[in-house]
Amino acid sequence: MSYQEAKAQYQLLGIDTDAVIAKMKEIPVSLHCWQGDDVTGFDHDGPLTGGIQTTGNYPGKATTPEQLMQDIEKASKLVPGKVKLNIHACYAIFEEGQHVDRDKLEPKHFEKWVQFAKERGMGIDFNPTFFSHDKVKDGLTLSSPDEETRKFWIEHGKACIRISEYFAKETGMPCVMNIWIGDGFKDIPGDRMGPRMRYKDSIEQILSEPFDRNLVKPCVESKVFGIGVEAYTAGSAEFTLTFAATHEGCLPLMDNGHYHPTEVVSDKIPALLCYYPEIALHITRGIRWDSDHAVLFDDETREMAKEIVRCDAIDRVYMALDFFDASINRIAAWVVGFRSWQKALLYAMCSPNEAMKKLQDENKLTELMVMQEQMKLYPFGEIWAEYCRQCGTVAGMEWFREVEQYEKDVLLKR
Ligand code: RNT
Ligand code: ZN
Repeated sequence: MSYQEAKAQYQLLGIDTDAVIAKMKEIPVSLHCWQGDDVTGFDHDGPLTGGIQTTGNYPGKATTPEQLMQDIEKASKLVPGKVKLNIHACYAIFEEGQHVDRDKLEPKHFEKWVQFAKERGMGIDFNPTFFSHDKVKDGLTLSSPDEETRKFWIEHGKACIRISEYFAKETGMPCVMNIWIGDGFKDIPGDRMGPRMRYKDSIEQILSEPFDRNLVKPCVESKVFGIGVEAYTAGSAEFTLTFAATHEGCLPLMDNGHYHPTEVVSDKIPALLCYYPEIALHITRGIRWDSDHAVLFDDETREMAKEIVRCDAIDRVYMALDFFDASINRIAAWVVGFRSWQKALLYAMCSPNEAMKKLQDENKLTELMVMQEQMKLYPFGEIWAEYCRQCGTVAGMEWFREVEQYEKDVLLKR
């Protein structure tokens, strides 16, 4: 079957696949730099902390800014769509002898990232790094009872607001700045509210740093548990949702690895969109826990994309990938994850969403089910192939041969 034949089939359902493809090319999706080096960064030598974990020892990990940028560049050439860069504060780049601690970070420490992004027409999203650092005291940062510790991390947050604004001004695209902390307890706490009150005050202090709301989009990411913080996390779902709801300009961020296993973020997206003008997502794939496997074109990924599209909320949802697998080729992990989310969005936009709404409203639920099943066998592969062609990338797995070559030529020589 050709694209033209596939297009005709979708046309019968009232779907203009040319228009869908044109729209897809304009949707920014954030590619997280931390898949490239197992969430290590450049500003410390210590272990990864905060209750997150990368497992595996696949060769070729990036260890310098140049290598990481080279790898991101490679990955971004093998995917269709508009890539936005997502970096963490621990990826600051210091000139010889100019190392500063995280509370003293400045835009100049990210100049090279800005240059990299601007040369490629990318925007930048940002994350303060509240983990992997010796000032994380007893596993706590913004919720710490130690005022000196808490102050240090508040200053870090404020510095990151200033850097986020710099990114937005330089790239001409808003910068989503995500606050996530791993603060919590392994076992039953003696005080659940105290850390949350301190966390609340800390975020309020961070957000008191002046910034332009059109340029910086601060969000708070919730989490149910982490490794070593199984019993309690300060930034729970209720805490962060309510924080965002009661603090103008602050967005809630949902990471689909951060909920109980039978909860689905696809159902939470339309719930939040009833109230919030904008929301943010971390798209990942958890297996049994928040394991951060590479995103696939699976049911829940499709379902999340469908909800964004059906709610007509592509412009209201900031989408970012967030996973880190060190057991497979890291470039391939990026490419598979990015392509999967692109497929999911394209698939959602090639669905007869209006017709399905109508069937539901007319209580024709049998027909709705039949139609949903029928759609699964539509010639979506042809639409995907055309989209990839128009974006100058391949539709099939030929991209993987390029990754293999890159592994031989570059990664294995590191
Ligand atoms: C951790 C959160 C958080 C991190 C990144 C590195 O569980 O998902 O978003 O993955 O900030
Ligand atoms: Zn996340």
